[in-house]
Amino acid sequence: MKFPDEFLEIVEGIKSMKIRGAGLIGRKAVEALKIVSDSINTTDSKEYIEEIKKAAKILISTRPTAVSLPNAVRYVYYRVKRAYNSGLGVKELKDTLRDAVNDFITISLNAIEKIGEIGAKRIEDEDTILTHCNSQAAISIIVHAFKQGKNIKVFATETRPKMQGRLTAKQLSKEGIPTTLIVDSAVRYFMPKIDKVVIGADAIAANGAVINKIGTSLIALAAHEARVRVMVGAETYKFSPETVFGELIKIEERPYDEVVPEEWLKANPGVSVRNPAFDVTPPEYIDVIITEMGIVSPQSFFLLAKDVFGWMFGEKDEWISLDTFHL
Ligand code: RI2
Repeated sequence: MKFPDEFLEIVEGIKSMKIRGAGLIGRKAVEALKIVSDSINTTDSKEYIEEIKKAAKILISTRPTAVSLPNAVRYVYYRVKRAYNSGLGVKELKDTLRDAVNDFITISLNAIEKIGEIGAKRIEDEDTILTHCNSQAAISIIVHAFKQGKNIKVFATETRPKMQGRLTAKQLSKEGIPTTLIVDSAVRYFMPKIDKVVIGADAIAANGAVINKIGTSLIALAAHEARVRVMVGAETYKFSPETVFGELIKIEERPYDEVVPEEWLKANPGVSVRNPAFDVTPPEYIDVIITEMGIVSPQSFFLLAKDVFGWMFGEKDEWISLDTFHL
């Protein structure tokens, strides 16, 4: 079957980062599954589930690091797979998929709101906050604190090479929050002025290590040196189940032309460019992780995620139980 153009546009959008942000790519990916589901024209359940599986695999292959993407896709896929295993017809499978997609999107948006409510309690009046990249979880914490009447200021790193920091600065200043944009390399220079670092996460490993936008680990190191607390806003579906089995999270390397223009590189043929999009911050450099279920230390995040991810004790071929994201 040829996949619909609308599906392919989402796939391309995620790859090229026109659609970006760990939570958002998860939500967009499940929307893309719904588009495929609606377009399948068969009465054969086996054929239907095979097509959904193909689409799921394509979506998972778009970006390798943010685990919210595969977790979202698996959540929907396994719900439909379970319905398929119980012998339902295509119409019922389509209904199941639509419900699962809607549930994931609701759970995801509610989680970001809840993280904001919970995290804001840890922000004090007159705090100066440093944030990196463009995380909706981190922004939710900052905006909630501001709306509670706390007089806060934010320093936002520009986040080279894709400059997502500009999006953050724009978003925060629209809310009326005094925001200063700084180059990434100015972080240590400004650290003495910072009370709290508030960032997001693309994935969290079983040992509590946080995988986030490149440069996060340097920021955490500078914060550690200056005794500044580091808070991570992360939905529980940012947990990487593979890390329980000792697998490493793959760090995405993006094209060189995000760093220098093609012509520059041609004029300097001896130079090579590396462009990793994420890095790993060890748990020792993170104080707390704010989730939709409460605040935990990075080392305890696994305990929380284990309960949420019923998959660990699920059936053999199921990664995630139906209750996975029930909060
Ligand atoms: P939310 C982004 O990745 C950033 O690394 C950001 O910190 C993280 O996702 C989490 O964002 P990218 O898509 O899920 O810009 O909190 O590479 O929005």
